[in-house]
Amino acid sequence: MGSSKVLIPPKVISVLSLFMVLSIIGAAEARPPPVTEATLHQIAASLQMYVDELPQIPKLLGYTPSYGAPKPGKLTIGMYKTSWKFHRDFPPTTVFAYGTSAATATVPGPQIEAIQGVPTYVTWLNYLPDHHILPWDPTIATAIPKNGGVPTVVHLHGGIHPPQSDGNALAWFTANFRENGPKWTQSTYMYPNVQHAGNLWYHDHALGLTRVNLLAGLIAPFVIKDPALEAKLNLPSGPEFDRHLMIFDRSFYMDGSLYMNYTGDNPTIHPQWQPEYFGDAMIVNGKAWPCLKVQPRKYRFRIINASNARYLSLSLTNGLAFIIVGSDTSYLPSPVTSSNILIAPAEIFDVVVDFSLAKASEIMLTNDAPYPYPNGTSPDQLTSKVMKFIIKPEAPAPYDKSSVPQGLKTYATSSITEATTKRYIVMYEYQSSTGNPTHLLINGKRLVDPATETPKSGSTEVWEVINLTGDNHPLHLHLAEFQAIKVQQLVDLAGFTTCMKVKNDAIACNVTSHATGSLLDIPAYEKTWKNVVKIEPGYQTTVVVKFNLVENDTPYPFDATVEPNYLYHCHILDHEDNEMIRPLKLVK
Ligand SMILES: *[C@@H]1O[C@H](CO)[C@@H](O)[C@H](O)[C@H]1NC(C)=O
Ligand SMILES: *[C@@H]1O[C@H](CO)[C@@H](O)[C@H](O)[C@H]1NC(C)=O
Ligand SMILES: *[C@@H]1O[C@H](CO)[C@@H](O)[C@H](O)[C@H]1NC(C)=O
Ligand SMILES: *[C@@H]1O[C@H](CO)[C@@H](O)[C@H](O)[C@H]1NC(C)=O
Ligand SMILES: CC(=O)N[C@H]1CO[C@H](CO)[C@@H](O)[C@@H]1O
Ligand SMILES: [Cu+2]
Repeated sequence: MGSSKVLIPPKVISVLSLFMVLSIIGAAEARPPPVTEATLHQIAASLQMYVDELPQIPKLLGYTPSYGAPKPGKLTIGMYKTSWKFHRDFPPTTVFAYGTSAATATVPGPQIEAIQGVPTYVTWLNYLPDHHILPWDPTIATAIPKNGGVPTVVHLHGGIHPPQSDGNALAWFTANFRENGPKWTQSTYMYPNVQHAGNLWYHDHALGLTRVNLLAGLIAPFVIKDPALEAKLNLPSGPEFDRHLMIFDRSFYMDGSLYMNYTGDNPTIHPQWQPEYFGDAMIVNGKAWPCLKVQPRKYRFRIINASNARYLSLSLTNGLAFIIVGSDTSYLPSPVTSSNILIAPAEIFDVVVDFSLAKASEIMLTNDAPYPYPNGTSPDQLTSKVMKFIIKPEAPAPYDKSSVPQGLKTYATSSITEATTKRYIVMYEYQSSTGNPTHLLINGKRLVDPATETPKSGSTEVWEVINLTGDNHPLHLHLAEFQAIKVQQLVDLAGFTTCMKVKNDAIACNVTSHATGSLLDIPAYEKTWKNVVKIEPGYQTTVVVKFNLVENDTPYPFDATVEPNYLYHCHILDHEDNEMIRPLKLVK
């Protein structure tokens, strides 16, 4: 299906891949023996749930406290090969982790706390070994250093910062900067923190290795605070009552090492690449199915879905609901109470849970999202459970001074009418003759193809995003903030898809005559400026995209139009690594 001109003939690939599998994948450290899905499931099932305490993610200040106004902060964060205990009864697991030293590196890495308007400078250093701890695939577009080493580059997800600090997939570097990717410019990144307060996270973004490097452990939270706003809102605060829950799924071998399949879906085309990674164990803040003892009062949880591909549909038991106060980096205008939240990979929800309202002393955090979402398998007795909260029986109900005000925060209003440009963004999946996915493209193009999305810095655009695949894809743009305003089913999807496969041109295929089906509700908890929007299969999602600071509708205070520009992509990491990623080049 689709434009054959972009495909390398399979025969060439299989000769290449045979050679590369032997020379490159084979070079990973001692390759474990093959394992079955049933064994992986058994290993995860052998871990007793709710025995490890939820870890507190260590914090680094991204500013320098001082009398008067805080001053810019300077941090040096390394990437280390180290070991991490994912469960009390499990051997230590070899991981790649962020930290200020090998001894203090953690999974997830340290959270960086920044203050709005106060820049944070981070020097990112790679101390990783010559060989990866996980398999990877040289036949997808991948950073392959000539002299060994693990290519890395850090992207601050949700960050509004100059292109040179964006962590472009082609700005990768190996240990000691022995080798740099073609778009590498500097080792110290500057995060101006000029955007509104909210939740972000940082993770690796090296070309073709994002799924592997995140699976290995290179993920961590980043928070921008506006102290005056936080004081006014008076949400639960302080390290005990304001916590991150960074959730991801992983599978493990019996010896505790991380599992990733060495064999691809279509091994003759891509020897290792699989369309989605799903693990058997649910990990929160680095522990499998942890528990947290809580007081009967309000807590704030900043929930980040750091899975490679698993969507989470989260609920609480025993009568508790989420009071959602923010989504991605933005607050909602007013709180939304919901018994369930659907979180795409890389999506963030900021919620308050009031344990004083619980009908029992033990509360489970559960997941019932099918995988792949929305038409895959239902989670089993392992992945349907995430963590447990235990209300301390000994605790007297403390005086809880925090509140959840009805008015949270409003940003400059912007309407679709101020959009200057409309673009059609069409998602395709390509399959082998056996019907297995081989790669995914946006608008039929690859990352190396010249930029076609060239918005004016400061402008507002409308992107009509059309999913012609069977999966929901979380769309992520670097730099921009955006929100879905309409989700409409495509009628005669088969006819439209057939036309698109030939013409790859939504207007020529009369998209407006197809985008006339039923409308899907956009949940109230997603009605704010976001960094990830879920794209429903078979629908056209209308997204308003702002290329400015949405808080006051003002231009970026830096030049966003310079090299190496930005990117936009699907945030299912396995898709992003296999071409569901495109350049985003702002112009003056
Ligand atoms: C690994 O992938 C291969 C090819 O898709 C598949 O046959 C095998 O079952 C997978 N292994 C596991 C443990 O899922
Ligand atoms: C987490 O994100 C992944 C992709 O980034 C997505 O597939 C998964 O559904 C998300 N899970 C939750 C709980 O949001
Ligand atoms: C996927 O599931 C939804 C309901 O969740 C259903 O409406 C839709 O028809 C299904 N699509 C496919 C392709 O099976
Ligand atoms: C698009 O619609 C016009 C008329 O509205 C029709 O002439 C044309 O054939 C249609 N094109 C396709 C590809 O369906
Ligand atoms: C939900 C839905 O209709 N998804 C379709 C998207 O397009 C692919 C073809 O590219 C179909 O296979 C899916 O059924
Ligand atoms: Cu995707």
